[in-house]
Amino acid sequence: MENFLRYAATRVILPVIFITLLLTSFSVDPPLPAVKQKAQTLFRWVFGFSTVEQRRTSLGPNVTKCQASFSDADAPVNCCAGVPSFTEEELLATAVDFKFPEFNSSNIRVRRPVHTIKDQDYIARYRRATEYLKNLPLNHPHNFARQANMHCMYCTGAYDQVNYDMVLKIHRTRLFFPWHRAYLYFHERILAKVMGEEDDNFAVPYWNWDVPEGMYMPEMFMEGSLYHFNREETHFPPLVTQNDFYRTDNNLTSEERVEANLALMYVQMVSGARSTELFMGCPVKPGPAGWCMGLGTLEMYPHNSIHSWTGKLANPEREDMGAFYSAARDPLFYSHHANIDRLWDVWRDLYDYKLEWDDPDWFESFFYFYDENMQLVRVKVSDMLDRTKLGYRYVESPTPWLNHRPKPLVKPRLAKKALAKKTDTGYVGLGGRTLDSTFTVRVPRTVTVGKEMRRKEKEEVEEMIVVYGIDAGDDVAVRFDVFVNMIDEATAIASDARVREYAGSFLTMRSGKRLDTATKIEGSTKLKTTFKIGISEILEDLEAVDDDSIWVTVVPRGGVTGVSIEGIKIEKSKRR
Ligand SMILES: [Cu+2]
Repeated sequence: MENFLRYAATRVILPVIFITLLLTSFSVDPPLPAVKQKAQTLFRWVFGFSTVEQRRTSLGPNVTKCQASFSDADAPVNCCAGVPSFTEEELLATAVDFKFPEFNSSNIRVRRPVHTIKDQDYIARYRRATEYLKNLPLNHPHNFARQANMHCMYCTGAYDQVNYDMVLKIHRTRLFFPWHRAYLYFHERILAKVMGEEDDNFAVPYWNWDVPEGMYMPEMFMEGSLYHFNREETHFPPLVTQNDFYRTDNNLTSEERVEANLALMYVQMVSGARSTELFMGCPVKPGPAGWCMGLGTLEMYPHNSIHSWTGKLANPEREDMGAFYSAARDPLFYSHHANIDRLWDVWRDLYDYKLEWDDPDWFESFFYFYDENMQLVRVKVSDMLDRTKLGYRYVESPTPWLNHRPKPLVKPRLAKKALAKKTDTGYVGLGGRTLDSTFTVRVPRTVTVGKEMRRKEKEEVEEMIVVYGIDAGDDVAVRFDVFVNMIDEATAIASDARVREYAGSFLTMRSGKRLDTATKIEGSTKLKTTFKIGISEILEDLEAVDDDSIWVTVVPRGGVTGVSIEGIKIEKSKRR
């Protein structure tokens, strides 16, 4: 029957549909890209493979050549150690496409919050398996350090993009979520394999740093093979995590820290994450034309900040957790990322998302990993978009941060009165400036008129502050905070996520680089970053929806020497 359908589709129905699509593609509605996508999907269904054009242009690593890369301090990081190089032909003969695992409700892997796990047997087995992986020879794909190097390769740009003379990096764009999901997926299955038959459904625990009970370094990771020497000892339990950490500890009490952490989670998961791009990161595509660099809210905070908070302060780049090239050497990395992975789904549920982008460049982007049977597997982003097909689930955790919508520090009416007396510096786009000191600018915005238009805008559009042309020079770790309608700069400097005037923070982690990238188009050294902050809800709370401008205060917090921006503007765009 299926053969007949395919035959009929190929010989009769398909040509008719193609001609129809071709004809309709000249009309404006539906738009051309949607038509093209549907044609491609149909093509794949009938012929069982993607178009030649698509395979050639997908975003992914050229694994035929792992190249030496360097930390930000120009120290060689040797990510490629132990990694075999393939010729194009060998790769085609070796790698297989990802297949969804078989599982049922009785053997699904259940990832639990690490602070709730008291099962000593589980902990002992997890430690034993990790120990085992650490002792494997480096050329074994399951070796613990070798797995860490995999993260290093995809972070520092050890691989070029396939077909382009340009590096591939999986941070600071939308690749962040699916890549780490796949990485964790295989790590977990490798551990389970090592544990043997009885532990076939082993699951990694998640570091639940978004609830008060989980806001400290997990005890499970403080001993045996799960302990790691390269961590900041002054941050050991029972110290509360500082989820907005940059370089130094704040002097808040434990209770205040918990409050600040919850308020930050609210901003990163709710008010600041109301559009696909704001949460996921910028939609990178293959080649120079598709390059972009823009971090999603959760990647910025608390992902980057918890990394830095865990790494050792005395080390040049806060190794190991504080630098991308070394982060995955610490077993705690995997629990940290399990929480990130879980929160991706939590965000989807909050906004009732099924799919972030309906876009072949997104679906077809790919990576390579070794599975638990040492098979090299080609994983596409589309394989990682439905967690329920992947054989693991999360024990739900409460979301106390949902009730932590910050309140304005100063009554909006009073603040606006004070701000009206401020001299307008004649804002025209800054004309570029360095981030050497705190500054405040008045940024114009358009006020939507008409009841129906306003209703539509409220539902579908997100207003954003766009800090553009951020030039971080040699990829230093930069941090600056952005506030809206703050009465004065001194108050902004003394404030954090607990006040509604706080819009967001820009924070990058040191990522490492390739020294030969000077001649290549390389994100962190050649092209500039854009930082977008969703502010629609903030404008409502600050009663600024009807104002034709807002005051934006930028507070540099560190690492900003030599860092400049081109300007600040307001943009509105569709949420999805
Ligand atoms: Cu990470």
